[in-house]
Amino acid sequence: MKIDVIGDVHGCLEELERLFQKLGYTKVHSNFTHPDGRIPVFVGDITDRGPHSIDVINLVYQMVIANQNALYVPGNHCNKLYRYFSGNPVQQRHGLETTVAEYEKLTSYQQDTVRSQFMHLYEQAPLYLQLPQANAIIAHAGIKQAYIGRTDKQVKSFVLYGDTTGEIHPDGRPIRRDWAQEYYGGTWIIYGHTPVLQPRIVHQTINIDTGCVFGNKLTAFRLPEEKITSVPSKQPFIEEKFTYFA
Ligand SMILES: [Mn+2]
Repeated sequence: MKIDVIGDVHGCLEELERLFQKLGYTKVHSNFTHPDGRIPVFVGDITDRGPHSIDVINLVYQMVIANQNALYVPGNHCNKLYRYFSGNPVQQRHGLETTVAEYEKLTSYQQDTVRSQFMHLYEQAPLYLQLPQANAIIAHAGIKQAYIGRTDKQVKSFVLYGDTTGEIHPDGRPIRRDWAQEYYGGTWIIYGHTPVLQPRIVHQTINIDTGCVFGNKLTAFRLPEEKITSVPSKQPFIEEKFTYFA
């Protein structure tokens, strides 16, 4: 099984299409396919903040659900959008407001379509993916070794929001622990969630959220080749959104 895991897209449709092209995919109608039958895997956070969240939902739905030639795991932004579409009270902040603004411009027929597409996509998705044929685990914010195989509440929070302590920095960002430093498994753990300027490899883990929506780049990690492929972002660069690891 050959996979191309794609980092946080956050509504950056043009960059996603360029990345597929660079990876050797061909677009046929609303579907990208690879001549070698490679499987794209979306690491979550497909919407919010970027310019084309609704179109990205439609594309991911077509690939994962309609054509069944791609895989998807949810991120924290997906979880929040799902709660919004379910009619739960959620704050329209941290990027959800841009997706809602796009959604509100649609006709009610289009709204019904995109809402049911996204809810279906989210409901069928596993919390994280274990792909032994690719020697990979894909989880939005990563997963610590002891949690692999579990899907309880504690694990769900970790996989969606990361290794947080519950404490925050003075500027409001959560204080994070670094689970990857304590991972000694031989299976790749591929994740996103925390924007970094360059893909960050620690042991057999890789963070491929290279902050496309904050103006850096959109990145894919290919297995079994262990190859990184990126395309530059078209969004304005916002340096303070990036985390620097010692
Ligand atoms: Mn995230």
